[in-house]
Amino acid sequence: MQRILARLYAALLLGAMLSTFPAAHAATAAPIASTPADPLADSDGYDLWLRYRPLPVAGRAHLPAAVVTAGADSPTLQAARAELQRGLAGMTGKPVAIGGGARAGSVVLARGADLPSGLAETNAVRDALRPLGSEGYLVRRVHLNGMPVTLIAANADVGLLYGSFAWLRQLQLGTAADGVALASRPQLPLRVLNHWDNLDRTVERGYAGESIWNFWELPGVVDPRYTDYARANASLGINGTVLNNVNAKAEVLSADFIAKAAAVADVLRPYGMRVYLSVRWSTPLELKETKTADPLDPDVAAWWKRKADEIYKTIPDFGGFLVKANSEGQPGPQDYHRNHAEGANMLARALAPHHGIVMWRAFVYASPDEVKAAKAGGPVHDRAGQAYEQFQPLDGKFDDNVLVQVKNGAIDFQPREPAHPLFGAMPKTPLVMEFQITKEYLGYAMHLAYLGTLFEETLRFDTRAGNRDMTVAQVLEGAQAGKVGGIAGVANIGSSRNWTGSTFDQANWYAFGRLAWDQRLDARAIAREWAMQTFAPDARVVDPVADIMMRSREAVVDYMTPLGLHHLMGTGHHHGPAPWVNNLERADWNPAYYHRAGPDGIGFDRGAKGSDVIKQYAPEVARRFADPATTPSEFLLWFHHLPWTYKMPSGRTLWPELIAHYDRGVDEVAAMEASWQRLRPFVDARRFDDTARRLAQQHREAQWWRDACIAYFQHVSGLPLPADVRAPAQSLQYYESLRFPYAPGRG
Ligand code: GCW
Repeated sequence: MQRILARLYAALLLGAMLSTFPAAHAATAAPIASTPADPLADSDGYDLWLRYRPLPVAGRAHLPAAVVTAGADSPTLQAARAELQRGLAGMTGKPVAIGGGARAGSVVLARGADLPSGLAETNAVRDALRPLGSEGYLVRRVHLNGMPVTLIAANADVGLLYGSFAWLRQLQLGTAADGVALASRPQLPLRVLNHWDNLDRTVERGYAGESIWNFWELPGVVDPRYTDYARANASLGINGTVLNNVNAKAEVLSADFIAKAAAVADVLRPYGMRVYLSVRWSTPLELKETKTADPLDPDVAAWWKRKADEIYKTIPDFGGFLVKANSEGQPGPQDYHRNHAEGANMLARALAPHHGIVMWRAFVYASPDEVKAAKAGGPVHDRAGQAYEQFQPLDGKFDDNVLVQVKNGAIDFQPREPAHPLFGAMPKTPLVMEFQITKEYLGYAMHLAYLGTLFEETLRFDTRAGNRDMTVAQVLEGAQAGKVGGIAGVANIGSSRNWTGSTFDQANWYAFGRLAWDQRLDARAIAREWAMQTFAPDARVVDPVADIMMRSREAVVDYMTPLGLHHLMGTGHHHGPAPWVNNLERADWNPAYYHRAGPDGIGFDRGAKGSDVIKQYAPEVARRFADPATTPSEFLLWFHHLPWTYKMPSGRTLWPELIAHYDRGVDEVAAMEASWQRLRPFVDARRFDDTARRLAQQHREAQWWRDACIAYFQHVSGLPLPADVRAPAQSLQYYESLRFPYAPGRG
């Protein structure tokens, strides 16, 4: 019934679109504007990077006026066609015909198996398709019955959708239609968003309104916005989404919620996206359907099997489970003295008959035994070493359909972290990179911080595993032992009209998706293409916008946590500076635990005389990090506790160097703000003003960070401020007294 209604709706929609363009087939239809549409027309940001603004007349010259498909139709092909129609109509200002015979200049969509007869380049196209797998695509100019046409070809439907989006992207970037030639396939088969969305629609670490998923109204009411969500993700090649928070509730596996997830899955399916759920370890026990949650108990395993069968009856292409176990209060197999592999494999066996997977998170803390020992006066384990200690010994012990999901760094989504040591240490396990797109520790949606550079830095980190070049990207791709992993991004998407809370946070979703597709893309190139589509393909906008983006994350590092400092943020909400906090329940939640600043110096010694976790890196990397002289200065205090008088490569000693970084961070925000002001003539008032206000607030908060941290480090070091340094605006007591009980994002 639902399908029939959906079809009816689609037919009505198509009818409506065609009636908007009554001259659909008239070749004489006049362009609606002879110059590019007013770039200053207000935008509320809903269209993201899929704006399809009219191109300059010259750029429209060769744009097809007809979209033709070969072979059997499918919902995915319909989606591709609808997007091409929308995109081309937007960029040309002219109606676009669907179907009928190909004419000169048409765009032709065809699976490799359905290449139209009359195609002059059939063999060449077949050859080119062979290495492109089930998700890749190619776009080329070919000849069909002697006429030049643009062919979008792929081995499977979803490739045609991805190819359509890729081609539209090129056109939006100003590439002439007859000049586009593309061939691409992703290296990672798993490219997913992780929503930390709760069933009551709050979002843990969400800064863009409520959850996009209206769980309450689903499945009866399906928000059309889910289709636009799917379009945006498919435009980047994101092929899965975990709907709910890793701090999961048992109820998500109730029949009611499965039906809700199924309704979302129905919308996402044509766009190549699968739905996954986060599950709570103790679900069967909490639902009182088993007596224990011990993974080795046959009743427990049988329960999960039944549950998997039930899910697949409703969602036949269900992706699988994401699990946070034995971390931050979440139950897990360790509660029963079983290890992570025993836990993960039990779930994996329930999903395996349905080809589902388990993404088991490696974000863990000290085990219960270690915590007990620490309480009794034993050593407090370095949190940066915990995941490795618990997971590395399990390498090779996970079932084939288990992937271990590792955060980019060993602590927690800090403005900068060295790559997680596990990436170089689990050759026999497929690993999933977990990036955080939502900026929990980087100023929420208020601060402009482009994460393309952060993602790129981690993906390019050379683990030197096996004593050879082995970047994190290669590790994910299975270059060590063929264990191909994936990439996940903690979503920054919510119900706010512009999706992400700010215009520039859209770029972080975009950059994540583009790098998920191709880990070798360049952060600056991504920033540029995002800016072209989001604002205009005009150098006067794109150059300064890309420049602002490229310097933005370093600015945040400088005014929050320079030189390898980390986790200095306010307790709980993580808003603003709180380096003085040292009274939390767990030692390793305290900022003071991480910076260790005192009269003797600052920084965390992770070398042989300290926590010794440096040795978790491959020998070559470990050697480099073991010596402050060879440690890159951006990681200096991550790995070393150094005296304030330590001589930096700049010639300054550590104390004035630290202050210089804080100052530079604030100056950078001021510079970003000034560049943005110069963009006023080129950006619509709505997005311009909103961004300007956010930058002004970021400037104030950067100053606050700088002042509070300098006041505090001066206090604990007992050092005077160097002569030319401006004193903090307020007293340390003032900064310490600030409270933010209503900061957003606590779920
Ligand atoms: O960084 C911490 C966050 C928690 C989050 C946790 C995790 C979902 O502060 O909000 O919980 O990481 O990644 O599990």
